[in-house]
Amino acid sequence: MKETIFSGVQPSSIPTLGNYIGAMKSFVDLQDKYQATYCIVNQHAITVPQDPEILVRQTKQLAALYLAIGIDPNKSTVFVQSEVPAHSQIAWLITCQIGVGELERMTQYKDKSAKQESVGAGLLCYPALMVGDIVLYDAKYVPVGDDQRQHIELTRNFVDRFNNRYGEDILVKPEPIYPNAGKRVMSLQDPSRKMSKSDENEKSKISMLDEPGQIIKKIKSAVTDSIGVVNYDTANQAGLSNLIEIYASLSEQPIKKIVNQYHDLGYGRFKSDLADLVVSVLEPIQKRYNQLIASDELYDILSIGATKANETASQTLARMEKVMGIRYR
Ligand code: AQP
Repeated sequence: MKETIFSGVQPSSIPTLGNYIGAMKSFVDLQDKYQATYCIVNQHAITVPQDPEILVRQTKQLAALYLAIGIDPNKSTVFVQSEVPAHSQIAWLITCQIGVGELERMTQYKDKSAKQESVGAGLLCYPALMVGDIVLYDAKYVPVGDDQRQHIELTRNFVDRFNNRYGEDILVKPEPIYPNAGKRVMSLQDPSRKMSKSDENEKSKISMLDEPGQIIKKIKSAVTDSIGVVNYDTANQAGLSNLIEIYASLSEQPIKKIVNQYHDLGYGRFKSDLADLVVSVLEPIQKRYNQLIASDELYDILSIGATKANETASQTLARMEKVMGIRYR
């Protein structure tokens, strides 16, 4: 039997090239080797304020993008988190077993709460939902970007604690899978910060639905340095090194080969070739996306996915409820 993997993306805006390179690209690469479950985690998106209509639209857009990048619903389970009630149910069980101190240490909580005027409790408690997302599917591996390192560690610690207390094999302890290149794609305008889909500065990110003209413009205006020689040097040429990582991921070439090729050709030529590469990867995805977003097929696939996910998730939930003593029948 194949080992299982689980991962998800929040429909908090249109995914960026960072989401694609850090996680979504791996979803496709891994679906043959593993029994894969991929979720649109809309309950995570509401930990910060969302416009309901936009959230619905982005949920469908993300589902269409999952399929457009090549996730095959015949191989992988694709579903929307809110259609599987076990996610919110397990989150409560986990919330009761996680320390407030652990939650307060999460960098995502610190970063996002600093940007809010009034902080919802969900922003503090979301890691319990995330731990639940992973353990519900007995996931052995979780393909994610580097910014999720702390969440995976929290999940591993939780599983150890839970199994120690209630019995050895109740929950599966997951391991992360990070991509070789681009595990943390940085902002095009500030290479000290990661590229984020909810960043209000449009120039900082490439959305997966950006048109070729926008992509070319954004890469051209990406912050680099005045050294002028193409080198991979994250300390002194952080912006350029970020662009090299993007190139390495999308071309599936080693960084060394790219540096050798462009070393003396100048930033202009490198950026222009990178923009062509990004467009050549995103254009066919956008073509498939445009067909899917207008079709009913999307709803059918998500319904089948939710049914399959419910079957597995309800079993794990029952297992946890039983050992915790809240199933009396
Ligand atoms: N910049 C990034 N580089 C590499 N991987 C990234 N991921 C996110 N940003 C980068 C990976 O994408 C997956 C989905 O992320 P998410 O939607 O769950 O939330 P996030 O990590 O908070 O991503 P964003 O884009 O920054 O969203 P917002 O702005 O809504 O918070 C994860 O596997 C993540 O590692």
